[in-house]
Amino acid sequence: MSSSKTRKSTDVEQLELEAKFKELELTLPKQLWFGFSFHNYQGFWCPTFILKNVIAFQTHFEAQDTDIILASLPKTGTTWLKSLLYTILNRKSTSLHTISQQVFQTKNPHELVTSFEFNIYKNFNETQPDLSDLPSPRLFSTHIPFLSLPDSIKSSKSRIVYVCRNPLDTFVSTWHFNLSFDTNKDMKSSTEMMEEYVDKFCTGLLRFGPYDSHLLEYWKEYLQNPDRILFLEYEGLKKEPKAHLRKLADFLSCPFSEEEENENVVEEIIKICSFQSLKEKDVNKNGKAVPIVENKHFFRKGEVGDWNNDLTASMAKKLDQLLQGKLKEAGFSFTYYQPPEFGGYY
Ligand code: PAP
Repeated sequence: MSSSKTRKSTDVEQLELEAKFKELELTLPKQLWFGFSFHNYQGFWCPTFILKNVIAFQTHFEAQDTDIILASLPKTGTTWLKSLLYTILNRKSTSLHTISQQVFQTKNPHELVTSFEFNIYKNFNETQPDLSDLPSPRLFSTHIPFLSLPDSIKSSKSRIVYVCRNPLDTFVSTWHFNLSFDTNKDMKSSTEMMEEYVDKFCTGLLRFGPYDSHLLEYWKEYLQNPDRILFLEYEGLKKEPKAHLRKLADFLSCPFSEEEENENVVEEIIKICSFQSLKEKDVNKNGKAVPIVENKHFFRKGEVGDWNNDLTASMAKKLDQLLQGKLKEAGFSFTYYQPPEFGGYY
């Protein structure tokens, strides 16, 4: 990003933002979660260290109709979707071989598709970060709930790909990810602590949670605007990857041609974006795309049903109950997720 095109805030804007932030910080409910401070902002749990970024994003982002935004709760398939979106969109300008052997070898998917709140608006005094180097369509990501997205996104024709994952695997993935941070190395994992965090998850305390309202906001929007939002399940991508890739490519307005189908391009993309293939890249063994996270922690197991190895029956039941409340009332159910059979896990 060249700093010359980056617009810095004026002193007045800077003071206004700081004042807004200070006022908020004092009034918002606060919680500690895995050693990190969180504020409940506009109904979602926002890590305190990015609250300013979120406000700057909401205030200043100017969406373009061609933008593509990946939205998700953390640990639901973001890294995977970033690699797929990048590859599907760039497959004509860069060979799949180059993407796999050069791009993915040196860049983690989080560097290829950057997050509004973690990367782009990280400098609070840059109200207008320079995005002019981004090729069109611009690809972004966010964990922010739909209702808190900037109006400019909501009123534009930009498209959103939303990915969700069953609450049991999402919880277990979140658990391991948070305990992997250096800052949390003194936290001793125990059944009691896991029970406490399951309860927090079920009452909505997780990054960008509550789980059910995050999912529901995007799902409702998808029902109203199916051309603007593509709603995907992690489990569906695992089970029927080819059908899902075709759906993704159609949604991105770059469908696979007959020639590409004959050349097995879909299968090739599935392979180069697979968990195993990405996990083995040098950058994902040793690199760090985000300050406090080593890239290797974005690739743990990549399976459906791994919750079975960690959760007790009562924890699984509690997490599964999340699907019986607000989500069920609204008519939402997962297509590909099988609820646990207590007394005989699947
Ligand atoms: P983030 O929000 O921190 O970016 P996110 O990528 O959404 O995390 O989720 C990480 C999960 O996706 C991990 O699941 P696990 O803990 O159950 O293993 C990670 O292993 C999984 N994952 C990462 N890349 C892939 C991939 N290419 N295919 C399938 N799963 C993947």
